[in-house]
Amino acid sequence: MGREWWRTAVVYQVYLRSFADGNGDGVGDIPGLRSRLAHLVTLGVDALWITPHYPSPMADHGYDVADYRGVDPLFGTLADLDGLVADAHAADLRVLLDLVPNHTSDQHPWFLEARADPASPARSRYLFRDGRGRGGSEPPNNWRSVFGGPAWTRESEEGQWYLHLFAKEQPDLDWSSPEVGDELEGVLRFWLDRGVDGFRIDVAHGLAKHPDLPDNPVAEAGTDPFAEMDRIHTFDQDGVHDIWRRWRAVADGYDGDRVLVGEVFLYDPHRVARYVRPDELHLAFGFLLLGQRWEAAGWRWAIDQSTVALDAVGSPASWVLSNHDLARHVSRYGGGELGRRRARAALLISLGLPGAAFLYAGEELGLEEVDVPEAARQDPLWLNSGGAHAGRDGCRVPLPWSADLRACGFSETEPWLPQPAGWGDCSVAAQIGDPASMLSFYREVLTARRAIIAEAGDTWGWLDGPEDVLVIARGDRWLLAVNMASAPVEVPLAWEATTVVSSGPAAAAVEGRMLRLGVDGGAWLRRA
Ligand code: ISL
Repeated sequence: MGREWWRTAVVYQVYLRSFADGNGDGVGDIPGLRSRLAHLVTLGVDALWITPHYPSPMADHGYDVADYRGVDPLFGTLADLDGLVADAHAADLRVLLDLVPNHTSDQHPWFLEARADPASPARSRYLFRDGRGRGGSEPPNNWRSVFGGPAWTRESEEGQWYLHLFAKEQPDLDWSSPEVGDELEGVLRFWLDRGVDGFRIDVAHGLAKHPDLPDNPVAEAGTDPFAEMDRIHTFDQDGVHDIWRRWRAVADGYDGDRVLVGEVFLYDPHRVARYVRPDELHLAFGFLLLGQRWEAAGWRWAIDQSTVALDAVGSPASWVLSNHDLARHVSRYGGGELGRRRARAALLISLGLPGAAFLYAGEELGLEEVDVPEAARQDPLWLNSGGAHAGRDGCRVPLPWSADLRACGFSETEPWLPQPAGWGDCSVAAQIGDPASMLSFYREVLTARRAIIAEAGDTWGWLDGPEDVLVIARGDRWLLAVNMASAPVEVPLAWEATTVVSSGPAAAAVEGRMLRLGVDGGAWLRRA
């Protein structure tokens, strides 16, 4: 395997609106992020990925881009972004931007032009179609929006319909139009020329649609539109791979190992692996682990499935436990002290295995999913699903920096989403000096991870252990173990070892050639 930085990188995802507010308007921005970069350095990550910063009407908080070459005034200026990249590079951090090529905003000049005139050739950049039924009053097919409701909106009472797999303010581009590919290549180069280290690519499985736009099998109408996966003519069409081959050639034409990370949201890891073949994307998120409950068999399956599929194409894994679209994993693992205990042990797997890993801002503080009051919710998934889906605001609540300051140090004014009572208890200031805190644990793990990578490279394998315990060898000197059983266990060791990291004070103890793990306990051991 190659030695490029991204193969072992830990990338920290900054949800820009929620990280730090520099100008006191209640919304996180680039100056705020720059003022807090030291946090990432202290944490010990290799790179940051910022969610979309582009000029946008914010119908989906920036995932509706109106200008791919700018910065929204809410987040700062182009000069601020250049400054962020410079500061980050000076601190030895790489910067990934979030590129949204599947759809634009309905306020993008291309869409305004297309909408203004049914005869306009600009229509060919989107998916405008005549409706079905009398007078074309029915949508052209049965596709559903990921955010709920039909994936089609009629431009006027008489007119055509346009496709939007997400909100109606996010019309899908038609990637069979050569203009679309050329424009997005220009965008890619615009940012690469400015020195960014790569991109996280939104909905990387969605750009190419079946040319005939046939109906999908009807299983589609579930109660949770976000989870509907039966979009066989919508997602994962073969044509999408030509796009990634073109992008890979562009990225690899630059110096400095620029990286393309795909958000390929497909359940079958073998289908995901096709996106990271040697001439396509560099990495694709490994969502399989994120989908697992706290249960050893599921974890073992997810790890095996992911690595077998990726090994076949020679691509490293990219482990993910949380992001801005799903409930925070402390809560998914049971919440409170239980959830935090498990989250610590989980990190010993996700950061112990070979490959890259993505952390979501706030997980290093052990933040939980917040039950945002309904009146304060803003996510289109909540608004459009008629309450069927609680939406994603609960994992986007602005970060707590200090318990004593207004808005927990996030902003000088009311944050865009309310922070719950006690939020400051998890703040960076409250945790930084406490060796027992989640933050200190993350720092410890990130430091030890470097030693594992240095000594074990990407070699790993399962070892026999008690039922419901994950035991993994890394090279011939390191061992990772996590107890997911409901009782303490003993794991016999092949060699004498010392505990380098343990997930909590009573989580793990080595006596001679025996490792004792408490319930939900985990440890990294090194051969003595
Ligand atoms: O396809 C899906 C389910 O069928 C989704 O999970 C999909 O992969 C996901 O919703 C895509 O998310 C990304 O694009 C959205 C944006 O709202 C999310 O925040 C972003 O991560 C639209 O741009």
